[in-house]
Amino acid sequence: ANLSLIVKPAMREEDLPFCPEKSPLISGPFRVTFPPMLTMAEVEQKNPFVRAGGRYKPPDCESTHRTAIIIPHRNREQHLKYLLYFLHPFLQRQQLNYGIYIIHQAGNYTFNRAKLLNVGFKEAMKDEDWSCMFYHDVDLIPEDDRNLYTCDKYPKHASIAMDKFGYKLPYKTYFGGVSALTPEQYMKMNGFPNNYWGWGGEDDDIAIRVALSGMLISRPSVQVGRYKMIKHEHDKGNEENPKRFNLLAKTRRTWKQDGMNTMEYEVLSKEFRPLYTNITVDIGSEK
Ligand code: UDH
Repeated sequence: ANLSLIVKPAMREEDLPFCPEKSPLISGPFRVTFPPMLTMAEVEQKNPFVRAGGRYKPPDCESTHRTAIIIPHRNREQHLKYLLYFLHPFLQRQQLNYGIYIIHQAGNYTFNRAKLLNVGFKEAMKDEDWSCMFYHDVDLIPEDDRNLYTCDKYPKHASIAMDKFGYKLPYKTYFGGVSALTPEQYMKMNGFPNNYWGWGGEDDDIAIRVALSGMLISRPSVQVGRYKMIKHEHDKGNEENPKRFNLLAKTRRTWKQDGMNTMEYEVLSKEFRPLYTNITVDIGSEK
C-alpha cells in the first residue's frame, strides 16, 4: 500500500469548520480550591496548547469569538498564578479564540485600576481585532463555565454573584470585578475614567458612563455569574480614594473630556510570557 495516502495532512486553518454555537466542553459549576504548593511552571505545563503571550485558538474548529482578558496588576503574583490556573482551562472549554493581558502599573504611585484598563484596551487592540474585552480583577475566579466570556448587546457585568457579597449583587448598579464590553460599546462611552487614584468609585463611574451613553447593563443569571474572591487585605499604594464621591457627582459633566480620548501613558515593556502578555506601563500620578 502507498503509505503517503494514509497520512492525513494537517488541517489548514481556513478549512476548519466553525465551532458549534454551544461548546460541548462546557460542564457547569466546578469547585475552586487553591493548591498550596502550585508553581507557575506547573500552570504552564498544564496548558501546553497556550501560545506565547497567553494566546489560544481551539485546535479543531474556528471560534467566532475573539476575547481579550485585561487584568490590572501590581504586586499580586500569587493571585495571578491561581487565576491563570483556572482561567486558561475555563476559556478553552468555551472554545474561544482568546488572549490574556496583564497591565502592570510601574512604580509606587497610587494605583489606578480604570486607567490601567484603558491602557489594556488600547494596547490589546494593536495586536488583534478583538470582538470583546473582559476587564478582570486578578483575584476573582469564576465558578461556572456557563458564564460565557463573550460580549452581549449591552455592556455586561459578569461578577454579579461573588462569595464575599453572599453570592448576590451588593447594590443594583454594582459594576466592579469582572465586566465585558465590545470595542464599539467601549468607544461609545469614551472608555473609563483616568482620574480615580486609589481604591473605589471607578466602577460606579463606569456604570454611570454606560447609562449616560444610552446603554443598559447585561448580566448572566445568578446561578452562573458566580465568583470566588481570593482573600486579601487592602494593598499598599491603593488606599481609599477620598475624592471618589466628588468625582462621581461630576461624571455627567466630565465623561466626554476624560477617558479613552485623553489618556496619557508610556509603555515601558511588552513581554510575551508563556501564559500571558505582560505590559508594564507608566501611567503617571495624580496631578
Ligand atoms: N490591584 C492590584 N494591585 C494592587 C491593587 C489592586 O493588582 O495593589 C488590582 C487587582 O486586579 C485587584 C483589582 O485591582 O483585583 C481591584 O483591587 P482590590 O482587589 O483591592 O479591590 P477589592 O474591592 O478589595 O476587590 C478591597 C480590599 C478588601 C480588603 C478586605 C479586608 N478584610
